[in-house]
Amino acid sequence: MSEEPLDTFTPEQIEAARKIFAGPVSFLKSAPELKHLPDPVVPEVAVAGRSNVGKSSLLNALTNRNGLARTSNTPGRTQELNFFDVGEPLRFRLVDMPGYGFAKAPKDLLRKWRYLVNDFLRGRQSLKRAIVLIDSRHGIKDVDREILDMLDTAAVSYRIVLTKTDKIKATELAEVRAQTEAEARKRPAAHPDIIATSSEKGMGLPELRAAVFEAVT
Ligand SMILES: Nc1nc2c(ncn2[C@@H]2O[C@H](COP(=O)(O)OP(=O)(O)OP(=O)(O)O)[C@@H](O)[C@H]2O)c(=O)[nH]1
Ligand SMILES: [Mg+2]
Repeated sequence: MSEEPLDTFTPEQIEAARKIFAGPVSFLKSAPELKHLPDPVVPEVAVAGRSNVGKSSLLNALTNRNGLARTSNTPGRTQELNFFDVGEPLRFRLVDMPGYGFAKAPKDLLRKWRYLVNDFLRGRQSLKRAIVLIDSRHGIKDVDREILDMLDTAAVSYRIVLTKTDKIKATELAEVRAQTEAEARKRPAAHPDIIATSSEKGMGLPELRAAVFEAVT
C-alpha cells in the first residue's frame, strides 16, 4: 500500500486557499427545511458526518474563527443547514450540516434530519462537493456507509476527511488512514485520497482548504 498521496497541492494552491479562508467569512442563514435554502447563486461545499464528529469545529478551524459555527459536547448541536459566505465579493459557500447517527434523538426528528440532509445532498445544483468527516478513533462505520452509499448512488462527488487525529497515536493514525483510503478507492464518487485533520492542533487544514477551494474554482 502506498503512503504517498495521489494528489499533492502546489504551494501556490495552498497559499491561494489560505488567503481566501483568511478573508471575509460570514454566517448567511440557517435553513431548518429545504424551502428555506438560499438561492443557489455560488458553488457550495457541504460538511457532513456523524453527530459529534467535529463538523462545526472543523469549519471554525478552517476559517480561523472560533464561534462562527456552534460546537458542543452534546451530540445533535447542529440541527439545521447553516450557510456561510466566503469572500467579498462572494466566492463560495460552506454548509454546516446536522449530524447523523444521533441515537438519542426522537424518531420523528431523526426522520426529518435524514430527509433534510439526503435531499440537500442529492438535489442541490450548486453543491460542488461534500466533505464527509470520519472520526479517526473509529474509522468508517455502517452508519457512515449509509451516507457514502447514498452519495455514490446519487453521483455526488465527495472527499473523506478524518477528524480528531490529535486523540490517537501516529501508528493508529497510519492504520486507520490506510483502511479508510482503501475503502475510498473502491467508492465511485469518492476522491481517492483522504485528508487527516485536527481542528485542535491544525493538522491537515492547509490541505483541506486547498481541496475545498479546488472544488469551487
Ligand atoms: N480533541 C479534539 N476535539 C475535537 C476536535 N474537533 C472537534 N472536537 C470536539 O468534539 C466535540 C464535537 O464537535 P462539533 O464540532 O460540535 O461536532 P459536530 O460534528 O458539529 O456535531 P453535531 O453538530 O452535533 O452534528 C466538541 O466537544 C469539540 O470540541 C479535534 O480536532 N480534536
Ligand atoms: Mg455541528
